[in-house]
Amino acid sequence: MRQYLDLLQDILDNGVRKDDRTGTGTLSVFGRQFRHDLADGFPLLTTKKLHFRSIANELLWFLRGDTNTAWLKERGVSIWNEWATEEGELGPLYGAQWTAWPTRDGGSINQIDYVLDCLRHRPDSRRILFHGWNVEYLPDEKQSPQDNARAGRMALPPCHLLYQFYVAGDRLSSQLYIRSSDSFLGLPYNMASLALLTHMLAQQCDLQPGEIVITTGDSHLYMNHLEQVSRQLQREPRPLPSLHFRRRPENLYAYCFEDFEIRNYDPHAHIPAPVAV
Ligand code: UFP
Repeated sequence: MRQYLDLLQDILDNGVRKDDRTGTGTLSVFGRQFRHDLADGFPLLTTKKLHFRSIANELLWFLRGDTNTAWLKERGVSIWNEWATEEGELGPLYGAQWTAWPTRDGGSINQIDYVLDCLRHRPDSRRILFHGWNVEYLPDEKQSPQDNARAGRMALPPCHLLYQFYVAGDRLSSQLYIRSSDSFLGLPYNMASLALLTHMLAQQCDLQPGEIVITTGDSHLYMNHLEQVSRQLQREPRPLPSLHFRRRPENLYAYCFEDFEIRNYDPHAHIPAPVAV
């Protein structure tokens, strides 16, 4: 994953010092893109150990349309706890918009089903996408995540927003737009999650995984991650692991964590860093 390390170096070299909502401060560049061919391996960083179980369970949680942390907690995944109410509520973010975008007649639209239908019946379509930025439900920025969730708004506005898919021959590629990218902590998760979703859609639609493309808006490094970034940049990337499915579930919503097997993952040690809340 040279391209990921190049992005970190790019932000160190060209980043502008910016203040941010969390009060931490960042180095930031605007508008970057990188791509990875899934035939070259599963893009789980090798220059620091990543927790694939959290990444995979979070994706399954999105696909459930779930917006309460209880299901994640049962699986030992804590990444959403800071933003949730005491009852674990996060408001209608990610999964809610993906699978149940509210409509004016009181119903809802499952955008993921739309994508599956396109991939199976109209693979040449240029409209194969789903979107998380439902402006009606964005948080009131003057209120806390918890108060927003209590009021039926998203606790946080989505960072990974727009997912588009593309079929050429039998290869399924995907592109994700991330409006705001914590390039040390968030981006490695977002990359692995996009790759996993692409593999799952390919399996369900009898396609081969193609390329993933990630486009980032505000691409930043928090000032309290810079030491960790230099440590990571000194490490030599190792061969990427591969992803295998233990079965083919009957539909995209029927996967569980045990269906995934990551083989030959041999990363350098984990590098802890504080999350900016
Ligand atoms: N962030 C990511 N990826 C994600 C996610 C959050 O990088 O999937 F949910 C980071 C980006 C930013 C912060 O540092 O979380 C969100 O803050 P803001 O809404 O002010 O952009």
